[in-house]
Amino acid sequence: MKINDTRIPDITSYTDWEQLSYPIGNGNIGGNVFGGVLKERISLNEKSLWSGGPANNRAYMGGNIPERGKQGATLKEAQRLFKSGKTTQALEVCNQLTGISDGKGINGYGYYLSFGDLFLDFNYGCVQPSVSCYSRELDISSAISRIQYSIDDKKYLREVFVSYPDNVLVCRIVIENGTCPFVSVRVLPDNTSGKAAPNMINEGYGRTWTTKTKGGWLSIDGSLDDNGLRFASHTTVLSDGVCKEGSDCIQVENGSEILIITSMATDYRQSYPSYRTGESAEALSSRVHNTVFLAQNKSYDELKATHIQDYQRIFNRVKLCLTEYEPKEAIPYLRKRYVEGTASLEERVYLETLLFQYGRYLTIAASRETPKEQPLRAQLPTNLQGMWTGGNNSMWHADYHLNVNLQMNYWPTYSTNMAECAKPLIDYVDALRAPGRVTAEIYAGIRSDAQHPENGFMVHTQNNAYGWTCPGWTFSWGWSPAAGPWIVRNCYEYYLYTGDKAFLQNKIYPIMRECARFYDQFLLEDEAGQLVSAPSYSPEHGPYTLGNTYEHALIWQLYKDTIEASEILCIDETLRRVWKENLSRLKGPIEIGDDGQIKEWYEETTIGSMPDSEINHRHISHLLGLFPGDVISPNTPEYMQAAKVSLKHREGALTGWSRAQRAICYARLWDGEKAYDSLVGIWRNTSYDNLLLTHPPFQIDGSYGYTTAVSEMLLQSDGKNLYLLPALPSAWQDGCVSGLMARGGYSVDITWKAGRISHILIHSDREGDLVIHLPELISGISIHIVPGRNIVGF
Ligand code: FUC
Repeated sequence: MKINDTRIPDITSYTDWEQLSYPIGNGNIGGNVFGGVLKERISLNEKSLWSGGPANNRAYMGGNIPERGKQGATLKEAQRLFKSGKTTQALEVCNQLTGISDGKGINGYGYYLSFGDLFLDFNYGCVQPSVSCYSRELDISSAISRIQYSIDDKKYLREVFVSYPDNVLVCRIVIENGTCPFVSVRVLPDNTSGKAAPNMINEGYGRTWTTKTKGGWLSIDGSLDDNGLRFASHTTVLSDGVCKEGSDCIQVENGSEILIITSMATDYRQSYPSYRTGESAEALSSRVHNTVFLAQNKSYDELKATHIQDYQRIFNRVKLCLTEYEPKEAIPYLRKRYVEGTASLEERVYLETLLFQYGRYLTIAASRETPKEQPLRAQLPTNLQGMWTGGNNSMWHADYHLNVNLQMNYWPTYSTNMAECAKPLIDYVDALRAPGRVTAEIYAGIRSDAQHPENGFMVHTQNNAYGWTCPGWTFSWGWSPAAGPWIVRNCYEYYLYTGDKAFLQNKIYPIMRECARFYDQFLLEDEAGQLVSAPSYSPEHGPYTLGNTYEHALIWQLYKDTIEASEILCIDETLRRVWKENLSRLKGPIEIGDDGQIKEWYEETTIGSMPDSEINHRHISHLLGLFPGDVISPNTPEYMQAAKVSLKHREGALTGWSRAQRAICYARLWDGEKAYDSLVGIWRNTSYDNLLLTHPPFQIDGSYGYTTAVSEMLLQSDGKNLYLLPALPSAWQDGCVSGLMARGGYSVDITWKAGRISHILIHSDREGDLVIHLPELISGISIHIVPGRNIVGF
């Protein structure tokens, strides 16, 4: 499967970076390949290159302001005022429930930064070479980008990939029928050419470095001015031509094959409070040098084969076939027709399948765990742009947003069979606990000490790589404690899909338990004696209230999941009793309004009746109980009906992620046509020619949400029930899918014709009972799954 193009992008254009270049990556090293002919630019990323955080010249506190939080006193005062109906005064107090403001390089929030660029400057021996047969592609079946063109009678072929096992970016140029007169290879750890939004603050962008060239090697060692984070990049150039060193480049004359191997790293480590590996500049430099040295001892074919094998081990687990069609034109032409509404059904379905698999590609490329044998290699989850930034001032700092974005990034990971790619997320959430305890103490008065070391952590809407767990700098969007339970759900789902009990016990359950412990102390009793989370704000509109559906559906899920996990592990019986009691006293979480809708606020009567609410707001946070939660499920048909009403009234001008979220919700409501319409809306309104999706600007969550929506349309599960093809649209009447995962650890293959299932294969390596729901049957059939045995249906 390929995304391809026949146009040569402008390597100096940010727009072309965003919309035409192809992203490649191995989880910590990333690149965007332009495919230039006279000059090639591969923009480089290293996922941990973040300004902000601890630094010599600032006392970094993760954004927390103790004078505002006052050990929970401000919160208590706000709650008292809300409870007594003094909302205006309460809101004034709430303005104190904020963290340090965005500001000119001093606050320590930082930016996810571009590492720089790898440039190739070609001289073809004539001033204006005539280029023919140009094409470039990203082959997502093997995670390789290729560029081909001819000049005179010479054919140039370039292949670029980033290997996870070898931790290097590899670029090979081969010239058929001759040699390339001259090419110069440069790495520039600076990126002044592509600013995402020129009017934004360009925080912590400055850096200092030295470049050395020796023996065909080009090495760069430097650090960020803002926080002293060290970085290093080493590159070697191998060729059958003549290699020479320039002051900042390696030049190759008359090579018929040129191999460039590069690697990069920082001294970042995801550990509170220093966030550094502790390596000296020399140690970091030699770590990176050794990585490239080991790789250059292998042949190109060996590097490539190892890379493909590693990638395909995950990618090939899921196959989706909805058409036999093979496109004859490059993707942008098909996309144009799709957008205009003139594409044939086959063309559309081809693109839809491609985008489904692209979300999987983008997960494998951007979210891999640190290999045991390379323990210092940085690990972070996917950020707002996955791991690709072409500038130093991306929107929202290309950070970790926890009010849908980071969660959505990991929604397809388990169901489309890539569970190991979620490990960086789980480690990240785990690492938020230590700084999150500081926030819990300052803003909620919930203190961890020697006696109760894991007494509760708090996170809010936005985060960086350095444990920025404080509320945002504006109360409305910035205060969101439910971000914690929301992202914890992503972690528990790892267990639900994989059944890895040891990992649940050692890693996931402690996070869940601490999150639940936080709420044991945080929840407030209202007049009616029910427990509420206050003040509550539904992202990102409406009034502030004593509890709302967004927060309570997530807290409900947290308690339910944590009770379940403690039962599975046979631990914490006493706490479990507290959790059960709290769960039964929690207000809501779901209430149905006068229009038959799921209320977003408990005070809501009819849709649109609440002050400051936007009827077409992009967030649909009151439906989180439908997905990723399960308080709204086929077991609660009246809630399902109400969710339909709510969704019907929330259609408007939408971003990539919010269209995807709607598609997922429609899939959960078994409305295949509506889910499909949302996918079509993504194509029409938020796609670029490189098939990245936009908010705008480019934001990665929509891609992951799209993949999730497709998988939810084909398979849904809750551990006891499997729903096969629950939301199949008429456009996908014939097809087959294999390797989709269901909760409980089942892998599922389905073949269907004219919308009717003709073949099912369910495999499980665990024992369990399962009810399978077929689209034609209402009641389902019972099947006992035998470990290691396949069940073959009709
Ligand atoms: C949330 C959303 C925005 C955007 C931002 C990164 O605040 O409401 O639409 O996606 O995150």
